[in-house]
Amino acid sequence: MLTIPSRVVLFALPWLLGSCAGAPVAAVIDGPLVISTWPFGKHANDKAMAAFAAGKSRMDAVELGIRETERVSADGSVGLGGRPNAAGYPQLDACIMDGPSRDAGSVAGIEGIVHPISAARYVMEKSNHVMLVGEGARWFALEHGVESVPIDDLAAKKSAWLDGHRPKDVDRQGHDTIALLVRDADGHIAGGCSTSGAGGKLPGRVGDSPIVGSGLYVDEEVGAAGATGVGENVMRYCGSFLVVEFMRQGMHPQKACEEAVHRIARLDLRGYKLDICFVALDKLGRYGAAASNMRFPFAVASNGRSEVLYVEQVQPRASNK
Ligand code: SD4
Repeated sequence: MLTIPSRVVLFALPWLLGSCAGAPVAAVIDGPLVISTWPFGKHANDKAMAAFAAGKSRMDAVELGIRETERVSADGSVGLGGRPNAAGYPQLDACIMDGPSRDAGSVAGIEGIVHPISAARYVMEKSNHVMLVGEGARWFALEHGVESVPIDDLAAKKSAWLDGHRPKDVDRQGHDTIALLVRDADGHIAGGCSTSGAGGKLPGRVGDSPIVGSGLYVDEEVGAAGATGVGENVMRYCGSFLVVEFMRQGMHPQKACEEAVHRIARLDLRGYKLDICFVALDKLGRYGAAASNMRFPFAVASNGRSEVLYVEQVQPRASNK
């Protein structure tokens, strides 16, 4: 992993290029840009960039990138290899959103579907709805030929639950999300996310990831944001929407991510102990990331480079007004 000692170094150039006060500002990159959460995002970014290089659309880039993370399920937190719920089986959440059309699709608590992001895209493109959950989401995905595996019936799941083969607490460590945002060569934006959610969650629990505005938000006028971390601490504050709204006020994506953490920390009884992280990009091709109380690695690809970067945790403000 590439590590850079100072966040200032990492973000200074796009900041300076893109935020000269007053005047209209030119895009800071040529060609597509992809940003995503965690080190596994690098492989997803590479797939997304390959899709762009092959002339595919931004929605293809989002879907193909995230499918890679779902396929590998590398750290046990995305896809069917992800941490099971408290009854011992995975229920997956995913969401996809397009900037120009403002179309979105999502699935929540879906079972036995290898690529929830593809199911979410089918919801967006082939239904009149935005969100499908549980059995209905699985049925709809199967109708559209999304790859699947058999699932146990409810009786087997219930007896596993009653037998107590379940962790006492939600596993705060063992869960991650791929949130992946793209800006295509024409400057249009889109994004998606996919997760197995919090390990040990109650069956039926839905996190932030499939909720438009919480785990993901894309606004063609401004930019896009995605979240990872404890979903309950993101979704009670519409976290990704909040980041985008800060960008709308003129903030650089880096600053917008940090301000969202500060805002939530101010309002929440947990203060900064939120275990939440954001990534964001704007229409100019600037990007940023922030995390409440951890060092947060994320991945960026553009202009022939593809790397894992990190930000240190947001420094709590003494007076966080
Ligand atoms: C959730 N936000 O379901 C997801 C999990 C995650 O790092 O991203 N953990 O709460």
